[in-house]
Amino acid sequence: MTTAARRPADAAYRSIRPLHHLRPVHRLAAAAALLLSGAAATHAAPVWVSMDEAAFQVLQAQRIAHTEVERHALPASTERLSRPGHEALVILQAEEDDLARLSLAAHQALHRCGGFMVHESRQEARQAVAAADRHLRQGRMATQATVPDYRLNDQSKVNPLLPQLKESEILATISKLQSYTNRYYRHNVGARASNELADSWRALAPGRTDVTVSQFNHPNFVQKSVILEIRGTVAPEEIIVIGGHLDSITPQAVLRPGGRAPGADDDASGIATLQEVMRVLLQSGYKPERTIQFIGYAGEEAGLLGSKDIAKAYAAQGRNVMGALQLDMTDYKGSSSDITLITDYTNAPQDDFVAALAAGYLPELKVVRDVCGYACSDHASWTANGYAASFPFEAAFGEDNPRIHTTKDTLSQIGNSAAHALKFARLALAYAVELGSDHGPAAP
Ligand code: IPO
Ligand code: ZN
Repeated sequence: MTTAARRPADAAYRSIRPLHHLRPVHRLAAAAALLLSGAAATHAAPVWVSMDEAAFQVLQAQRIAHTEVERHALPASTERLSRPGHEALVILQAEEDDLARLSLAAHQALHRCGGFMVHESRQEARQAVAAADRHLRQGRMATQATVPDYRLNDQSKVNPLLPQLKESEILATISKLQSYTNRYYRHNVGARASNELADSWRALAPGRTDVTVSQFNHPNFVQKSVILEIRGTVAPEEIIVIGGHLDSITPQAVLRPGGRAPGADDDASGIATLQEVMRVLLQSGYKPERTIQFIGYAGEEAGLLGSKDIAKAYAAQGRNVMGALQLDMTDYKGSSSDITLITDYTNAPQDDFVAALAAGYLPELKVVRDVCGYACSDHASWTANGYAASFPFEAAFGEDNPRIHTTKDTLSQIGNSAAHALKFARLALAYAVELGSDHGPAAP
């Protein structure tokens, strides 16, 4: 999809660079342009979107055209599962063009990305809302897959591998990924970043006939998701997923293909973290009983687009994904704690398992729990399709990297270090080997 056609609508983006980065005079200019933008946009295809109340208020404040509004009140739930502005979910139709403007404005106003999900139809939007409602009522998502044994019993496999994980490898991968002008999902440079990531993953598994690297095509945009699969030796149909998103975003990148979006922490860090786990497992010759898939999702910043397509396709094919772990922002230590387990739009039993992995293998780390209050990363796509997902995050809500979605999300701004991300690589390796080294359902 060329970006040329988007020029008029995207023109609006000049107006909403994160204002707190602008000097007052520019802030004024930006505000003026913002007023203008509302009128300029809206000429592409309408899409169905669901969002929480807080995001809906931003949409209204931005005067983004929308129709077919449906408000679905959510059950009052424990603090553990929701935040102010999350009392209801709103379904509506809006112009696809306006979504990234909403995304950036939501980031500006709510200190979070997008906060909305794009759906193929009103029907699908209602299903997602119903699933969120069920989640709030039952405190967990019904999973359509087999529930694995969550007891820790593979120390003899995990412990020899943990020391092989290298911070230097993670640093090198983040450095490579941030060197692309941007990894925006609609630009050719974003597509090239995906293609070259796939090539680099193929180079990690020379001659392994049980390892395949493929790219998942998304119908609506050029950037592909990348999947490296290590086929299980005993139960290949049972799948464990470790994922992160390979795209990046800033207003500048939305505006033009040459716009800068380094996305070092968001989310080159997650891709680098899972790639280091992949490198050590492949180099060590580890052969899992279950299939392990490492996935670099495209289009996360525009509403979890890549992971949504993949999770939906897997559900439609009845694939037995027994667990998904999301790595989105692992390298900014904004809190006194080390790992923040996000507990909304996730699976509580698997969250407990991930916490047990940290306690068992990384006792020196401080692990806390928090909520996003919206579908804040790709784990939500797996949850929305009935799969168990967990999301260990870099910091507590509001203490995470303040430079995401700006040209300043670079390694130099996070101390040119991957020490924090290394903790997540250790956790993710323990997750992969403990779940990968067994098969079949948990003993009743
Ligand atoms: C994000 C994730 C969790 C929390 I708590 C706060 C912020 C960032 C995520 N929304 C994003 O922009 N991913 O690309
Ligand atoms: Zn982001």
